[in-house]
This record gives sequence, C-alpha cells and structure tokens, in this order.
Amino acid sequence: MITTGGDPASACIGCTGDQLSFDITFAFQPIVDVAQSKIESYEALVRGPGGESAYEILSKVDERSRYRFDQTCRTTAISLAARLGMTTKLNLNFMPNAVYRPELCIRSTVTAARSANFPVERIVFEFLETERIADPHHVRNILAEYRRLGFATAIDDFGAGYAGLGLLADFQPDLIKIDMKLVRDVDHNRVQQAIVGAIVIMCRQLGVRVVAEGVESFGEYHWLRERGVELFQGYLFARPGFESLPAVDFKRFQKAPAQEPEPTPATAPRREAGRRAPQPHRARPRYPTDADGG
Ligand SMILES: [Ca+2]
Repeated sequence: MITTGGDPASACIGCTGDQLSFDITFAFQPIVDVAQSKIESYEALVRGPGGESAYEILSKVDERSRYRFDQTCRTTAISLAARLGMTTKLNLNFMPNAVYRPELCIRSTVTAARSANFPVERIVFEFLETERIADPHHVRNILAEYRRLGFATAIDDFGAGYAGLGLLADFQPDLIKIDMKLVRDVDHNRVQQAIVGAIVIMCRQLGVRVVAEGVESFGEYHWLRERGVELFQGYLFARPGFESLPAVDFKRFQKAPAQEPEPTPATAPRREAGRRAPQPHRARPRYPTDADGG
C-alpha cells in the first residue's frame, strides 16, 4: 500500500487543509481495444487498504476533504501504476467540483507523473458526468486546461447523469464511456439500442472514441461490436485487480480466421471525424467462444 498525502508545495489553495484521515489504494480494471487485441488502458478504482469498496471510501469524503481526497487519489494511483510497471494508459476519475483552479490543481498530478516517470500523455482523466455541476463553464475550462497540458479526457458514465449532451456540445473529449445502464442487455432492448446506436454514430461524426463500460455478456459485446465499438470494459473481459494489472484473454474475442470479413467499422483503421464509416458486414461475425455466455 502507498501512504497517502501529497507535496504541500505543489498543492493548490483548495488542498492546503489537513491530510486525509484514512488510507487509500487502488484496484485496476482494463479497458480493452478488441480491434487491436490489446489493453488500451487501466482505470484506477479507489479501494481501502484492506480491499474496502469504493463506496465505503467515498462515504468518508466530505465537503472539507474532497479537494485533498481528489489530489491524493491522483498521486497515489500514478505512483502505484508506475510501481506495477504499467505500460498502457492510465484512466483517473476526477471530481470537477473538487478542482479549485485547474492550472493549480493539476500541478501535483504533473509532479507525481514526473517523479514516477509516467508520461502525462498516457494519463486519461475521466470526468464524472453524474456529478451535478454548479458551473458548466468551469468544467469546460478544466477539460481544456488538461488537454493543453497533454492529458487525454473522457466523459464518464455518459447517458446516466446531468451534463451529457450539453457538455459534449461545449467540449469534445477524446473518449466517451457509455454508461453501463445503457449497455446492460442492450442486445435485448430496442429503446437502449436506439439510444446507444445514436451515441455511437454521433461520436463517430465528432471524432470521439466510444468505450462501452460494464459489459458482462457476449450478447452485449456482439451487439456493440457490430456497431463499430472497439473499446470495452467490464467483467466479461476482466474484473478489477486489487493493486494489480489483470490480463485479458483476447482469444475469446477474436473472430475465427476463416470468418474474417472485409474491414468493417469495427476493424478498419480509425475513421476521420465527420466521415461516415462504411456499412458493417451483414453477416454476424463469429467468435470462437460464443457459447461461453456471460
Ligand atoms: Ca470511471
């Protein structure tokens, strides 16, 4: 476990309060790129030192400690990721309301990345859309500042919360993570299919990559894959690993070589923003382990 705390000299004014009164550590869950059969990133998920859940930890955070908590999460996750030898990207969740002034609040993150020798270009900030935002311009400013500094940005739990389309109209992140409530049983629900399908098309036109999160069944996976989704996260691929980097068995998600169709939106090189991708192959792609179920 890594002890909590940060470098007071690099903290912004919102972080000048007490140290956290509890310790935190992280579990890591892969985000996979099935088109390239590789792990694109690991999302850092906060845990207690004894494996306590994110809910348990977050329930200890109050208005007074949220700045310090947010900063400590970033620095601790980066240090642990570096110690585990992570060579992929690292996704960090951040609380927009816990950022006081973006240019100052980011400093300890940059310092932590430098001291851990973890390139900032490999850090993705997931902005939690479910948090009600007092000032949407504040969020846009944060995202713009993070991008200027070389970080990638993502809208988390898209479709579940408050900001959604309004934020997207203002700022186009690198990634959108479709909320698991929209993903769950999408292969059986026509309403979800209409919504998710529209999100995928919209993001393609905006040049924003889509991550389907909370994928738990091959039915959900196939439906999304056939719409051109390449990035996935969920128990179907790997559960979060406590202070570890879980591997993914990509053979379960590869098409049988004999069935390999012409390039589809899912397998073709990334499309350019604003250009409609070619229509998917009509035949349902076959994967060797369809029978595995969820
Ligand atoms: Ca997240």
